[in-house]
This record gives sequence, structure tokens and C-alpha cells, in this order.
Amino acid sequence: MCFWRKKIVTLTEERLHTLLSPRPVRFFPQVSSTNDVALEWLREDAPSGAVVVADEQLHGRGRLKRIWHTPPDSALALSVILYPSISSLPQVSMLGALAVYDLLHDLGVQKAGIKWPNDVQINGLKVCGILPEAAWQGETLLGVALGIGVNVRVDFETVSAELADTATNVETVLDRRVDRSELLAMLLGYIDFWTDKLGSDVLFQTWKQRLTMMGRQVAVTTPDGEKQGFVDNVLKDGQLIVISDDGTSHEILAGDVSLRVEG
Ligand code: BT5
Repeated sequence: MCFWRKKIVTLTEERLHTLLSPRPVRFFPQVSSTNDVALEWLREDAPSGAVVVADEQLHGRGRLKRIWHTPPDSALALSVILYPSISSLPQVSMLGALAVYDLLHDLGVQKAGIKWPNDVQINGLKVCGILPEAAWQGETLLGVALGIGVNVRVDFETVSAELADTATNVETVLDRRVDRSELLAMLLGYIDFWTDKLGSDVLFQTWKQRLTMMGRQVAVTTPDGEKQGFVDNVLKDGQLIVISDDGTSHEILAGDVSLRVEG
């Protein structure tokens, strides 16, 4: 397809300011992690909705200090600063996943889904990871940096052999080039949409509907060991309810879920 010959447009500060105005934006061609910059900015009273964007992250991270790969010219890496109430804190990662799901849907991607707790997948392959990190002063919640990484045209072979089998790119699925600045502007529109609904039942119910593993047999790696069973439900605070074969119900707050391989 001739689309692939379209030139890659580089992310630039000027273009982002033009496209995203009047939203406050800090752009870095290279940064350690956008979440670090956003958490610092948050403590300096950044306005709600302010966003940190990077072309490349040198130490992008996932949960539990895992690496998140963001090579140059190939992805979206952003952190949006939000000021949710403590009670709606669990919905912040839900809103990130919903915004990316809506973006993909808008682009014409049919087979997107949210894999509990925070991945957006296409055809079972990870296209996006989400990492909300909160800043506290004692017991007071100062705010949240909602970190979002979206693969646009990452060459997985060069970053990690594992990802070649588990991850995908927006451009691979669409079979055409996309402009990352335009993608970012669309994504931030959806983030604003869902931020307005923080704390609402509609946000939770929509997130729940888009989860890929409801009713499926799964294995979940948790800090307390592996739990196996079927996914019965999710709670408003994001906990996953898994029922084991012996009928025991497990409420799981954090973990990694995979489809159970029948022995
Ligand atoms: C996540 O963690 O998926 C959260 C990723 C959040 C990244 C954003 S980018 C902007 C902001 N700044 C940051 O520093 N972070 C946020 P988790 O569910 O723990 O998944 C991490 C795992 O995903 C790794 O152990 C790899 O197996 C895999 N992985 C790493 N890079 C990937 C990529 N580019 N695409 C798909 N999978 C990846």
C-alpha cells in the first residue's frame, strides 16, 4: 500500500503546542520517564490536564519496576496530570484504558479489548500499557500522573524478542502510517471525556463491558501466589473476582492474568 511510503512526521514541541493549545504541554525528545517529569510538575501545581510527552523514554517503566520500551520515532509516551478524589482513584487507570480503546475504535480498529487490569490489546496482543502513579503528602492525595504508552511502529525485534510475540503496533493493525501528534490530540480528547466522568457508574460499567476475560478460565499471578479459576466479576475498586474449581472466591487487587491452559 502506498500509505506506507508516507513520510514519518517527527514529534516537535512547536507542532504539539499548535495542535494541543491551550493545554499546557511539556515535550522532551528524550526523557527518563514521562511519569517522573509529571510527578515533579504536579508538585509545582501543574494545572489539571497538563501533559508531558516524550519521543523516547530511557527508563520507561511498568508496574513492579518492569521496563516499558519506548524507542525513538515509534510510540506515544505521555503522562497526564489529574486531580481525582481519593474515592475515584481506582478509576484513573480505567479512564486511561477507556480513552485508548475509544481512540482505537475511532481509527477503525474492531478487535480491541481491555485486559485486566490495565492493558489495551488488539487481537490479544498488547498495544498499550497504563501506569497511574499518585503523589501524596502524608495522607493527602496531591494528584496523579496517568502514564500511557501506545505502540505506533515499534520494531519489537530490536527491543526485546519476547515482545515480538506478545505486542503489536497501531500501524501494523491499520496497515497505514499515522501521525503521532494527531493521535495524541485525539487521545487527549478522550481522556478529557472520561475525566469528566471520573467516579461515575457509567465509567466503571463501560470499562467492565470492554474487559476481555469475563467468564473465562484464567491463571492470575498475584503477590500471594497463583490463583486459578474463572473470572466471575470485577468490583468498582478494580478488584478481579476469580472463583476456583473448589468454589473459593478470590478478590484480587493486583496481578497478571493469562488464559488458563487446560491440562
Ligand atoms: C504497563 O506495565 O503496561 C504500564 C506501562 C506504562 C508505560 C507508560 S509510557 C508513559 C509513562 N511513563 C512511564 O515510565 N511509564 C508510563 P505492566 O503491566 O507491568 O507491563 C510491563 C510489561 O509489558 C513488561 O514487563 C514487558 O513484558 C511488556 N512491555 C514492555 N514494553 C512494551 C511495549 N512497548 N509494548 C508491549 N509490551 C511491552
